[in-house]
Amino acid sequence: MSVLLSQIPTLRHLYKTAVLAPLPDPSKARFKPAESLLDRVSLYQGDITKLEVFAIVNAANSSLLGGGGVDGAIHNAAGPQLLEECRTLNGCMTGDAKVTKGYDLPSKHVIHTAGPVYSSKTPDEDAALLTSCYKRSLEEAVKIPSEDENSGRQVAFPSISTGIYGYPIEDATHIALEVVRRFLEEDDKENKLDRVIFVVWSNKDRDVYKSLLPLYFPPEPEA
Ligand code: AR6
Repeated sequence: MSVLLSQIPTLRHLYKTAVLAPLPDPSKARFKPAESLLDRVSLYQGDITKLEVFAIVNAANSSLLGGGGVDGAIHNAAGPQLLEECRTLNGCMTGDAKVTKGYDLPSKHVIHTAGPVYSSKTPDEDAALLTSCYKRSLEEAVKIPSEDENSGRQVAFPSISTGIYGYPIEDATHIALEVVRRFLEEDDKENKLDRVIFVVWSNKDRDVYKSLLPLYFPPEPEA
């Protein structure tokens, strides 16, 4: 059964239901409260392959020819036509992103990005590459021609590089949240993306997102 956009809670809903807690000291927030963004960002725990959205992001590798983790799950759910289309793309540089159709997935498109394999010897280089994965995926998402602008554009991200590629989850989450916050703010006038969904699989990753989201998407202080 696929999961509809209406079943994916926004940050506004998560604050309202106390799933997310505002920072005890609001001055510690890294960005100012921006009301409209609370409706444009979601945190969802579960299987990204079930989401009926405009695009899901695949944490792929530079061959784009499939693998384990979320990549394996996406290829399994999309069916063999996804691999056929991936074969035509000539791979993807680390930090870049390429788009395919979703085939048997409920999502219309898949944005494949190749994250860095984390090494504690090159943290800055890895951070720049992971930043680029999120940026390039968002840039591709707004460029995809849409047959149905009425259903909007939503992009769901798994936590890129933090599984098999070993990127520490807290560091990776700071990067994911900062890039998305900046991108949505720039996109605000045109409003091309109506929702960015952070998809987490484990309880640990969910808790990291819950603790860091209020730094980047703080709620308006209570009047
Ligand atoms: N839905 C959402 N998240 C998931 C799912 C799912 N169905 N399955 C796993 N995750 P990983 P990476 C989470 O290892 O670190 C592949 O072989 C998982 O718990 O999939 O970027 C590729 O081909 C973790 O939090 O991706 C590459 O070779 C997150 O997705 C390599 O792995 C990412 O974990 C990429 O490694």
